Amino acid sequence: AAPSHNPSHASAFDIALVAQWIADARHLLVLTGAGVSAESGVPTFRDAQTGFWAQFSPEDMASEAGYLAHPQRVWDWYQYRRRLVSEVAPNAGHFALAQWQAQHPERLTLVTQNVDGLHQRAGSSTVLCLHGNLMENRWLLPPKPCCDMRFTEDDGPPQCPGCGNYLRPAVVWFGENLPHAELQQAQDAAKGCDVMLVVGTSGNVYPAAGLAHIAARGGARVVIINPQATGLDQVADMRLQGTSADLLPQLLK
Ligand code: BV8
Repeated sequence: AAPSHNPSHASAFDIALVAQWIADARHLLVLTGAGVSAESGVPTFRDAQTGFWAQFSPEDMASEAGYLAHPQRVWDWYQYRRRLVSEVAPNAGHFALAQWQAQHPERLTLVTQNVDGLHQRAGSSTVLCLHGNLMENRWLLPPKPCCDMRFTEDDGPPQCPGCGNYLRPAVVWFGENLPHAELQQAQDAAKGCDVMLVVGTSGNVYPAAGLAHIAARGGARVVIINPQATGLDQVADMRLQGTSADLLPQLLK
């Protein structure tokens, strides 16, 4: 079940102020993290302290070393996440972003750390996905002619019988570089935006979190939307304590 809906503690005054900043913004940058999918029922990396997360750290599970050390466990974790994501729906926060983007296509750059595809399913047309896509696979090593794709995924980590090459989720693991074009576009948007919303992320993973520092250095107003404290609080001009599905529809009129 979706986590309980944290009541927003942000004051009506602060919400109105940020809504005005957004209405006046020439260019709005939005960075989202797992928290924007929480109200769709997708566990975040931090909150899901049950099951997988009680035993293993994200860094152990979302890394090539982790996959090679425990291929079945890591593959099962991604298969579990894929099944879960295919059964949930985008929430009001995703839709508020998609609708605002449709009305002001040239004024919004939407960057996500999420791999669940919910922004796209809510109708967001251009999403800069910094950490890849959960629903796709790619070869761990450059594929050779023997590596063909005829695999039934639920039998465990697909491995080429010819050379032992593994298929792996097409996500960016810890220690791996982000897609260059998406990161470059996101950093350029951070330099040029006048307002940046940082929504639903603990703000500890770089270089994604670095976008807030770049935006602040460029003179943008940085607003954090989160029920809890984050690793980027000191960079923010404003913190709105509340949830994505509650606050984004109020801010993105
Ligand atoms: C890189 C895809 C260059 C996979 C993810 C030491 C050694 C090695 C590397 C490093 C090191 N120190 C730093 C690094 C770099 C490392 C890093 O930053 N590590 C951290 C842990 C310190 N970064 C990397 O490795 C990146 N690559 O740097 O390449 C390089 C090359 C070689 C060697 C070194 C460097 C790659 C990082 C990408 C990893 N992939 N995801 C998958 O999904 O399986 S990361 C994943 O976790 C997310 O994508 C996100 O980026 C990150 C954190 O998750 P969040 O989205 O923030 O979610 P989280 O659960 O943490 O928090 C949820 C938040 O939501 C909370 O704040 C909560 O309060 C809030 N919330 C809850 N409910 C709601 C809500 N908010 C709003 N509404 C609600 N309802």
